[in-house]
Formats: sequence, C-alpha cells, structure tokens
Amino acid sequence: MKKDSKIFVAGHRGLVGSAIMRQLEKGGFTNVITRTRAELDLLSQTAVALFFEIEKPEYVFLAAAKVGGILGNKKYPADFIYQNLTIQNNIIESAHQHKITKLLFLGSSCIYPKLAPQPIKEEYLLTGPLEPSNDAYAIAKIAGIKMCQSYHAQHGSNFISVMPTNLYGENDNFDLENSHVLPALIRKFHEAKESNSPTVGAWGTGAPMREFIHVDDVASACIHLMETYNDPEIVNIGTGEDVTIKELAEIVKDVTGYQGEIVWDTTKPDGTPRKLLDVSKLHKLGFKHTIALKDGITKTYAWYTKNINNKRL
Ligand code: GFB
Repeated sequence: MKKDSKIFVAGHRGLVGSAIMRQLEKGGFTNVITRTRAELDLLSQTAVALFFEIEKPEYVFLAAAKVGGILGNKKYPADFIYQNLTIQNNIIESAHQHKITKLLFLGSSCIYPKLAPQPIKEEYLLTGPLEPSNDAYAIAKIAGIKMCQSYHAQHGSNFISVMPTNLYGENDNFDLENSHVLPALIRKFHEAKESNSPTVGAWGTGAPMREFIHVDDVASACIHLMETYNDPEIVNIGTGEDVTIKELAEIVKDVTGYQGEIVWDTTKPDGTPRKLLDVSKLHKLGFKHTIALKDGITKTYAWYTKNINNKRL
C-alpha cells in the first residue's frame, strides 16, 4: 500500500476496525475512508455497490461483522448467519466488480472443527464437525473464506483471509450477556469491586482453554499481511499460547484489584474445550505478537475505566 492509497476500513468503529484505523494512522496512511452504519448500510447490496462505484477504494479491510460471545451466538444464530453472509457477499462482490487492488477478509478461529488437534493448523479447516454454540457464525465465516478463494480462482482477485483467535482490547463490547469472556470479566470484577460485592459469577466450569490476542497486535498483523501476503490460503493470527478460563479470571481479578471470590455457574455453556492456533505460518511470514496477556488486560482495564460512561459499553 502506498501512503496515499485509498483504503476502505469496513467496520471502523468495531474492535478490529478501530484498531486497524489506529495502526493505519500511526503508519502514515493518509487516504483512509470510512462510513458509519447510518451513512452506509452494508446489508444493502445496492448501497454497497453504489459506494464502491463512487469511492473506488483500492484496498479493503473487511472488518465489519456481527459478533458476540458464546450466549449471543446461541441466542441469535439467524442474525449471525444472515448479517455476516450478507455483509461479506455485498463487499466481496463489489470489490470484484470495481476491480480493487486487494481485500483482506477477517474470519475467526471458530471456523475450525470443535475437536481439531491442537495447536490448530490452517489445513484443519473442514476436517470435522463444528462447535454447535457458534456454528451459524462459523459457517458464514467459512463461506467468506470460500468466496475469497473462489474469486481468486475464477477472476484472479487478490482477496486474502486471516483467522484471528479470541480478541480483546479497547472498543470491545462490555455487555454482560452477549459479549466475549474477557470484556465481561473486566466489567464484572470492576463492578463487584466498586460495590464491595463478596462474589463474582463466571460462566461454565472454568476448565476450557482459550488463546487471547490484543487487538492492536491483530491490526498490525492485518496491515503486515495486506502489504506482504498474496495467497488465497488462510493465515492464523494468534499468540500460540493459551490459558484456562479459571487462570484468565484470576488474571482479571488481579488486574482489577478485586478481593472477593469467583463463583462458577455451571448451568452456562463451556463451549469448545480448547482452540489454540498454530501460528508458525504467521511467524514465517514475518509477524509475531508483542503484547503479553497481562499487559494487554491492564491496558484494556485502564481504557474501560476511562470510558465507562461511553454509550457502547
Ligand atoms: O468468549 P466466549 O463467550 O466465547 O467464552 P468462545 C469463552 C469461555 O469463557 C466459555 C467462559 O467457556 C465461557 O463459558 N466464560 C466465563 C464466560 N465467564 C464468562 C462470561 O462472563 N461471559 C462470557 N461470554 N463467557 C466465541 C464464539 O466462543 O469465540 C464466537 O462464540 C467467536 O463466535 C469467538 O468465534 C472468538 O470462545 O467460547
């Protein structure tokens, strides 16, 4: 990408999109275009096509998606499959019609089989059944990968796909019901500390293992791959290290300074037992994460307390 290349970040207010915006700005990219939901409805094929015709972006980061945690995915599978399929279909087809230079599609580590061998290599995609709690979302994301690969095969489009592991950081969704585990725990421990509550409720058994990567590292990886990687085969983005949810809860407890007890609600689902990504391909491509988990959580907690009155939280 040249510093004045026209770059469209779809989903620029979300967790990943806003981090890509920050990194692009730091990198001196001066021609980045964005649209709010009110300005451009990504679910409308006509509106998206018109936007591409008028703006003619050269590079597209496709970070717009309907996302959520384990319960959000279970409760709203129709929203997850419909909105994700539609957004990505609209953007990928318009990117092809308007012959953009390159597109980067963001998938998710939940595209892999529930019981995939660990760590999960890119080639394990479609080798077994999915985790049922988020299969609607996963199937939409798998369709996005196949779209990019099919446009590459048929039209030679330079559309690449990356699969980040569980993400966290500023501009996350801190809702208690529908968010992911890390923002939910940050909020729960913070509120329990503020109200001197003796206990904090966490979901499941605490035994599942998850890998977490700070969103600033993901954004840097995306920009690195946009500039250097031109292959339709997917690339995992992660740290290659995981923790149990119990260990994660202890770290968040420590960072927030909460002194009480954690109570595990085993009526809530655990989800997939483990999903640790094999990140050797990413490392070979010249990218390694820089933010350690505890440092990233500390940074995110500082951001949360500063932005606690923000409407999105
Ligand atoms: O982050 P999370 O909702 O999603 O949950 P997944 C991870 C683990 O944390 C599960 C436990 O075992 C939860 O039971 N957990 C403990 C909690 N306390 C909490 C809490 O207060 N809130 C939440 N949300 N979880 C998601 C997929 O799966 O992974 C998405 O549903 C996406 O589609 C994302 O792919 C990366 O890691 O299980």
